[in-house]
Amino acid sequence: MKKRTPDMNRDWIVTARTLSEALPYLQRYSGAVVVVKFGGNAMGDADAMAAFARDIVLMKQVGMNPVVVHGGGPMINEMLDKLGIKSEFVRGKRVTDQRTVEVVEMVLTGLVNKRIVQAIMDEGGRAVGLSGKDDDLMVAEVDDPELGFVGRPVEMNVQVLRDLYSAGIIPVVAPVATGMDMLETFNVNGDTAAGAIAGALKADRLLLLTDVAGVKDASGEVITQITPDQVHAMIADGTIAGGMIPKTETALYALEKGVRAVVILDGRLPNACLLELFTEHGAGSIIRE
Ligand code: X2W
Repeated sequence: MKKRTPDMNRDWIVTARTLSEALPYLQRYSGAVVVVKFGGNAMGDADAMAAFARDIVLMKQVGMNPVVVHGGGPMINEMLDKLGIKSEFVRGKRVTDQRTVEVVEMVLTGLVNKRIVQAIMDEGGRAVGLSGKDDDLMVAEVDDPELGFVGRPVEMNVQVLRDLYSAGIIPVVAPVATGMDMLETFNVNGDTAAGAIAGALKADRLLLLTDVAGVKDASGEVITQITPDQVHAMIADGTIAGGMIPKTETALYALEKGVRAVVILDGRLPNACLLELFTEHGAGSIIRE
């Protein structure tokens, strides 16, 4: 029941104004395709998962077409630990042998994918989970022989995603790919998969949700807007380092393929996606020409 007392609490006025201020953004993004990479480090607890799902359902409700691509590195680590399988990372990618790729597929397409699907359903959206194998969405080749079954996407068939979002369904994609000979299974880095999917869809936005505030300059300040040329220069001079390298490289790749802008932002912030899309403030670092 709505309260209709004259002592209007200021919070309600702020809520109404916030909605009103979102109008230009709602208009701008109507029908927009937004690929959201939800990394394992951004997933946090059940409340964080529910909050993420709520943002995604709201995006769909207001006429955008969100496509979720997820990671799950920490969950893979946990399962490998339980099974007594050791794994190591080379340049941010997991060295993946036959036993490991089976665990990766099991954890990503089973556990993590279905948790996200369930969270979206719980918030009143419609979600369907799939991996790169479904309808040959993502076909990969060996990325680097040293890494084993780590895939580099070479062929994308994104029609299935268009079919799903056109039907009112939010696709949730696990970054596992099929091989060219249709026999192999490849483990694809979640950021790489999100970039390839966003590029093939020529998405309006690619949001990379992670556990850092964005791209930082030499003094540690987050840079709110940055061009591809500046990113190249910052990788060359070492300002962009470590785990931020694959993220920014994914951003550059996606922009080259026709994505309009890529945003790297902290997925642990409450309502991170809404803050970026529907407020003047924005969040994280936006990379575009
Ligand atoms: C990743 C796939 C999951 C992922 C892995 O095995 O951990 C490679 O490294 P986050 O949570 O986004 O890091 N694949 C090749 O990317 O998860």
